[in-house]
Amino acid sequence: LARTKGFIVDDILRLEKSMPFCCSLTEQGCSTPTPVARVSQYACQRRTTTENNNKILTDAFEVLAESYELNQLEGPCLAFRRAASVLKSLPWAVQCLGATQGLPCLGEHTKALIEEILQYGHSFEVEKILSDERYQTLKLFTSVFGVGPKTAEKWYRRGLRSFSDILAEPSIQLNRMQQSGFLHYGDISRAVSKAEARALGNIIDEAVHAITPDGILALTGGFRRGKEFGHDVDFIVTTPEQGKEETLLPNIIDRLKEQGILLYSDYQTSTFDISKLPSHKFEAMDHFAKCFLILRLEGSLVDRGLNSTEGDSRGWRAVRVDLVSPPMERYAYALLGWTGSRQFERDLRRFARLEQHMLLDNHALYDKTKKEFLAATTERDIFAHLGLEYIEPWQRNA
Ligand code: DCT
Ligand code: MG
Repeated sequence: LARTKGFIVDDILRLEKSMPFCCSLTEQGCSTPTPVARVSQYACQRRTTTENNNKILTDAFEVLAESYELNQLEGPCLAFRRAASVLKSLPWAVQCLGATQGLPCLGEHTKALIEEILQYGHSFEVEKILSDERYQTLKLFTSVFGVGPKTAEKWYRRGLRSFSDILAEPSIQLNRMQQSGFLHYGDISRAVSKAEARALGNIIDEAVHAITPDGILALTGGFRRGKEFGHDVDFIVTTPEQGKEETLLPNIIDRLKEQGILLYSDYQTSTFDISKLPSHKFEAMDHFAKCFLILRLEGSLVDRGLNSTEGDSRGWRAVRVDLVSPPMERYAYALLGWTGSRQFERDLRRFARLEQHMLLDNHALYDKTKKEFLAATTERDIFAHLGLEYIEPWQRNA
């Protein structure tokens, strides 16, 4: 098969050289419905809805990206994520390799995969990864809340292959997060629906306004981008009263505890200090106060019921919820950062740095030429500072 693949790729590349656009390789013919010159290498200059016309290809790329991520190889992981992101933005389905000509972020490896999948319906390399014991085990371990690639790797090297292996190993000390991860595994490894996200929004909204009537709550993450399902529900909570946002999260957590619905809470106090920016390296995780929660959600609060497995008669499920609490004057930056997608955020920062000589993170935008921070009260302000057309949240599913 590997040889066949090589032959096909070489063949296509030869064909490509002789024909700038594709090409009648398939019966129905094949052309590029949109001029590909218009597709930017930056996700923040593309509009990507939840409708993915190239799922068969992007799913394959994401398996490779994940495999590299589990092996802690950041470069190739990002290359495949970028390639997947470009294909997700296309308003048409790729039907032949020639149609990808001129698209950014597609290298030799991704093009070979596209060709193989278009021809056979699947990729030999992807199938091999999916059936690989190491990949399967690392993926299983990292699916537990609180277990990252490093811990998964450590357990794998010690010969552990299943949850029962881990739980039976006396020398393994699970931290509190991992203990909750195992305890609620069945629930929190199942997707959260939009209706469940709405019900949780009502619970948090009630808590915020009971604490401070002028409190502000915003849904962020995948649900703000219009996704039907997510792995958690992300919210921003704040208040216009300066400094009061510091006590907001502890108060919300207390209230949820009193209501008997707090199953797990990891509260991280704010380490945000504007005077230290931008001397600090702009990093991935922000410095706002935040908490990672597991909440008990009653089915009676959810329109059309819980997303639960058949035969589950408990009437409730555990759900992962993240709350972040920036000071009000940082709200627009926090909202933009927490809305995602991760790929969209990566490219916003890359675009700012490489194209505008600016530094962007979840707290601020710094103009290195003018040597000043740029104020913003809305996401539109930030796009304008960056010289970008505004992209709606539902178009940020890069
Ligand atoms: N985020 C961030 N810094 C991080 C991690 C995430 O700014 N270190 C942002 C980007 C996306 C957003 O927070 C929410 O993160 P997730 O919940 O992981 O992503 P999601 O898009 O909401 O995906 P899902 O629907 O699976 O929850
Ligand atoms: Mg989320």
